[in-house]
Amino acid sequence: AFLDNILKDSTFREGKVTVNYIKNTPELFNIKEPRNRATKMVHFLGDITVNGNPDVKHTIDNPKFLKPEVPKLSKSTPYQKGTKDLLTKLGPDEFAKWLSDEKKIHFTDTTMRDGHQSLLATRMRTYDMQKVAENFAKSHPEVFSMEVWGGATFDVCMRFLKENPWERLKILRKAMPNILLQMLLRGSNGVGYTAYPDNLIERFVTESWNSGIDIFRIFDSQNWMKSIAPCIEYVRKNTGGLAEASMCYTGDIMDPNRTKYTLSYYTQLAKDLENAGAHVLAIKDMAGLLKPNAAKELVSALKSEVKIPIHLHTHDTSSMQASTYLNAIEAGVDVVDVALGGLSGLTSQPNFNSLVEVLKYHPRENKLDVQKLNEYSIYWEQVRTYYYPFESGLKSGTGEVYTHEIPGGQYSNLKPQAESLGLADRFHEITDMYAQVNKLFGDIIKVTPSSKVVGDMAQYLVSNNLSIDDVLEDGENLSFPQSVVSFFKGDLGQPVGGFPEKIQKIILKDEKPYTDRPNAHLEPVDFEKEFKEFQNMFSADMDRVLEFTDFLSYKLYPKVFTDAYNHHLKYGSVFNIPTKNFFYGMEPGEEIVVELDRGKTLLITLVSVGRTDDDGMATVFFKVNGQTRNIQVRNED
Ligand code: 3PY
Ligand code: ZN
Repeated sequence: AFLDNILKDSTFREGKVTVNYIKNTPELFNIKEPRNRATKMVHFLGDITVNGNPDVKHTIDNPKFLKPEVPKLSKSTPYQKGTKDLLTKLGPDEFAKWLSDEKKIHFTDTTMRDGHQSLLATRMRTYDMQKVAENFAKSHPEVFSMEVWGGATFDVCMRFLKENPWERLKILRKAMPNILLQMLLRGSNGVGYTAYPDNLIERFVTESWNSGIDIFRIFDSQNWMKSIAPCIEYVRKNTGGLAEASMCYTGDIMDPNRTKYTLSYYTQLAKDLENAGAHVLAIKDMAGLLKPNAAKELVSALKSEVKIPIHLHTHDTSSMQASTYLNAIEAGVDVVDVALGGLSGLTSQPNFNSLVEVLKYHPRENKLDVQKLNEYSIYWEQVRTYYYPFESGLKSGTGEVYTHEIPGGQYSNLKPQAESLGLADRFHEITDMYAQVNKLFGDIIKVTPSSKVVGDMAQYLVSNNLSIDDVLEDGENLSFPQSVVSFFKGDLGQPVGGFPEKIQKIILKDEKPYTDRPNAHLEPVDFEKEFKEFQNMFSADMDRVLEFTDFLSYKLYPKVFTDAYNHHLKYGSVFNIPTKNFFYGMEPGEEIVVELDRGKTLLITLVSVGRTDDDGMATVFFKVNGQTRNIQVRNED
């Protein structure tokens, strides 16, 4: 490393070396030794082995881990041209026309975003995606897009997985250069839970495009045009990507008693989105409420009202959504969202593999290699075994979803949340209360972050044994969850039809609500100044240079970013640690290979874990590339 530094040094390279060169060039001794990084890595492994991963709340004895088999493909297999190549060739407007004219049905694979977000609390690591991304893109160039980023993944990547979300995106982009990559953007809330300054969202869109995103699925948790339209504009102005504007679907357009979210509400919204410049229209059925007959009505109506292509998203919580897709396909929908078998169904998307098979010999068939798709499904089935602590425990579909209307991702999270509040036995009371709270709030659209508001209120009421009547009669004396107060103030924008005044007053007490855009109340970011401050603040010696995208991560999630940064300083990058060891540490005698850098690998063996001494320290004995390395770990027990 010392020699490397000399070779890289400009004085040396320019041949200006004098007698005191080494003495006068202290930076030659800045040796970021792999040894140092190896030490950090074994510290991490030692810590997890002794104390467990703090994110893993419960483990089981003898879990059955299946070894993931990456479907085989010769490395020399070339990438065939796909939708990404077509977008580059045509540009977004022409591309959208091409899509509208396509006869066959197209598929978005959500496995690497919504699939695991909805089934495994978003915990899927890049490590497991990276292994199959290249082969998948080579084997299935017919796939319309891969949803790989945004939504909750950004936060979880840093908060729990200690990864850099931008690095994930760049890795996947490189591995899948032929297929469109898609992200989910929560309008003014970006990839967060609150409003951010407009110029921050704008730069976020630009950098997402620069890092590999092609399709921006934009939604607002109240279908509020004022939150969606600026994002459409950012995509149009700053990127060569596609602005896919979403209508979040709730209620039931076939129910004559529900007069708020009607067919004409949706067709008008679709026209507004088209007029705002959307290249594609998404129907975002986040709770899986779009019934088969409603899908037929809705898609047919939209097809005659708007010219842009239509992309349908649903969750299979009821277990009926494959039939919704079949009807939508008959009615002319252009793209549907599916997840590979092993991560499909229940609160995730319908099963990709089965749908392809079912559509064989259909006039809109899209020919994909089902045999190969099945191999990838098996891969995810195997990978999934390592994530068992994050399984929601749901075992079957539920018809109750039509009553409580809880989004897929939230539903699978609610159960573990209820458990942690000691309300495991009262889960159905919470889901019942969720429906009642929705009514109380004026039947709002429930999707991140508004779904969290309703969920927080429902949990608050159940855990305090309060009813809706208690809120109406004694609300002045109750102090409601912060998210609820913030929602009624206007921080998440304005709901369809406005806020119900009586309950707004009860919740806000003396606080005044506002009706303009929440972003209008936020100072724009001074990028030049703040980026410099950021660089000074996070200037400790990392083994990588902090970039502008890191600054964006920090602006969106200051605390989460800071924690992830400190974790990195302490343990180095944990990116390449195998998933089993990342979550559960190592077993005595276990030997693993971890890549430090391209081509530099460590062979790590856990020899044994010593007894914890009187000071609470345990010695963990490792061998790293054959050399003994003993470390001290505080036993937190
Ligand atoms: C998200 O915002 O993360 C969602 O998936 C909403 O459905
Ligand atoms: Zn979804």
